Amino acid sequence: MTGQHVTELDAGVPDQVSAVPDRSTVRLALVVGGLVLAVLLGFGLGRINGGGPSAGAGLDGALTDHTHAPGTGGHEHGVGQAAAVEAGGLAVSSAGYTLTPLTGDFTAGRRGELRFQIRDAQRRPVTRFAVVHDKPMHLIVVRRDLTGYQHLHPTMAADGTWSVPVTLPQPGVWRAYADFTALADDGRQAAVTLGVDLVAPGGYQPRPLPAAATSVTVDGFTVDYRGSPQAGLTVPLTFRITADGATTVPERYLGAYGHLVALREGDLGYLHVHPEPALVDGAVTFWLTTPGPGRYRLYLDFQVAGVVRTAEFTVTVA
Ligand SMILES: [Cu+2]
Repeated sequence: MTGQHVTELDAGVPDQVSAVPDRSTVRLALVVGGLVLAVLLGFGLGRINGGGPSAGAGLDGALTDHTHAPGTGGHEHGVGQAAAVEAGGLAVSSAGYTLTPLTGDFTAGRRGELRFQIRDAQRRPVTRFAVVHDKPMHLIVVRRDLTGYQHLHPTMAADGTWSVPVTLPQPGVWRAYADFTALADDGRQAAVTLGVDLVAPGGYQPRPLPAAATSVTVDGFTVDYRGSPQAGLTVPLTFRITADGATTVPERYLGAYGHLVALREGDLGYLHVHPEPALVDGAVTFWLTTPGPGRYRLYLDFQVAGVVRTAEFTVTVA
């Protein structure tokens, strides 16, 4: 969830209801997404990053129409949205919000505590957050070689200070992502992912990224996916879990039948992912937006018999 640009567009629009497009809408959205990309190329992509008011009413129109295409929803974003093509989590400040760590010392292998605030443009700690995927705050922690993935849910004190126990098991530089939707006084919602490095001093032995694969096994569960991520597009990836050759239906977890995070090799950009709310034939589908060619690491959290496991995949996007 990059959120930044979409938020500006959404600001004047009352109460978007999150919904997931049906197949025909999706097909349309993919086509529209391509058109929007073409328009973007025509106007120059700088407009997206800068967010300035000067360049191109036509572009605003295209984005606005697209952002509010039927069946796509508010801060959850929709299918093929150009604004969501940019990766998030690359900065401590975005869209007027700043991630401010209040603790920062970690010892590899020892339990520590991460405390932080999200501050608004007036430097006030934000205390109102929308519940998205069952939680007001999702914290992802991963070492910069994309190993050691953790998905945590900090708790907030009344003053807006978030805290969560964190163990960084191996030395190195780790990336922490705060994925949240802030509620401003005027009711605006800003879906933002901010990122900050955490350091566990010591000898860092980076591991190479595993080869690309569409099937992995974790604790006796085989998880495979179908779908072909494409640079600059939002495409469906459908994951199926099997055990002993039979499809295993995952339980609901974080408001869906799984939770998917995708990170980009090289800068650890955090990609936009949109889950389908329902299973189809026991499989769960996510819509993934990959901004450009490269290698990505996917982390699928799924729950079976009350236990959450993570299936990790390397994906190469040509
Ligand atoms: Cu979470």
